[in-house]
Amino acid sequence: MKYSLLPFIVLLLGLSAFTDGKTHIAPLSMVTNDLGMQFVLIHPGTFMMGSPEKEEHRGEDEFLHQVTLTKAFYMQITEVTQGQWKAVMGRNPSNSDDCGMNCPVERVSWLDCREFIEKLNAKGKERYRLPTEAEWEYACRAGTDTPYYWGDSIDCTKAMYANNTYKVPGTCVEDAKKKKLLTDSPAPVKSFPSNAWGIYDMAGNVWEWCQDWYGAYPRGSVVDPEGPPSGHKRVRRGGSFFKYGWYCRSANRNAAIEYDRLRTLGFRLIIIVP
Ligand SMILES: [Ca+2]
Ligand SMILES: [Ca+2]
Repeated sequence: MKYSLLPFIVLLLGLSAFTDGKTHIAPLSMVTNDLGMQFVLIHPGTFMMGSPEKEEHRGEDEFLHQVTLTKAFYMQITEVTQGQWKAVMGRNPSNSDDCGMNCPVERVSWLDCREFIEKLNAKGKERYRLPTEAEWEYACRAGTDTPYYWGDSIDCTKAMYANNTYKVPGTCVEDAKKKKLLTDSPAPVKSFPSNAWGIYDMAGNVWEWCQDWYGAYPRGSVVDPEGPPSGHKRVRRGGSFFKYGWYCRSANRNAAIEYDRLRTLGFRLIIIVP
């Protein structure tokens, strides 16, 4: 292992002595792997997963419930890029390949992502996996309980969504042009502001696969949830460049068949803290 995780764990323990037990601690440590992927340490904590009934555009499947995550983990601060995918898999399956190697990889199925992760883990260094849906939402919210991690309203300057010249009225196409970004395409990662924990594009750009099967949330408080034991579809989160801003709500849930390859769907990784 290039970097020992022990100092970070010691730091984490040390830090907890100076806090009052609240979960909104800014992560202090980052790691970068051999592929240049950057990860930020996410502390354990408790949060409310889902959305309140009054939230606009809320889905029926967003039942608000308390989730406690007991283990720290590292969250990749960007979506996996086309360059990172190509470096591991030898090819670039992305539809928006004209967007460049720093744009998120897409047209990768959940099963393709599993193969990618197996290859990384076979290197015998850090241990990778997809985030659980709870880890994803916790890292997305970064301590917020508003519909979006920046506040109450969708805003073309905050995320890449509705960059679509065909379908969506009131689009962000003009904003994309102003920023010299391609239309009908995702943007290079980090083109929009990060959330409070330094993580980019959790809202928009491309949807992101999670580890879990899609299913109904539990009705009470849960600890380290991993979703239903089986299912028909896998969870995807965060909305994309292609459609409505409200798909980017932190609580919004969606799902796809695990062999689907969609031009709006990519992923990011976590590193397991041993
Ligand atoms: Ca995204
Ligand atoms: Ca939904």
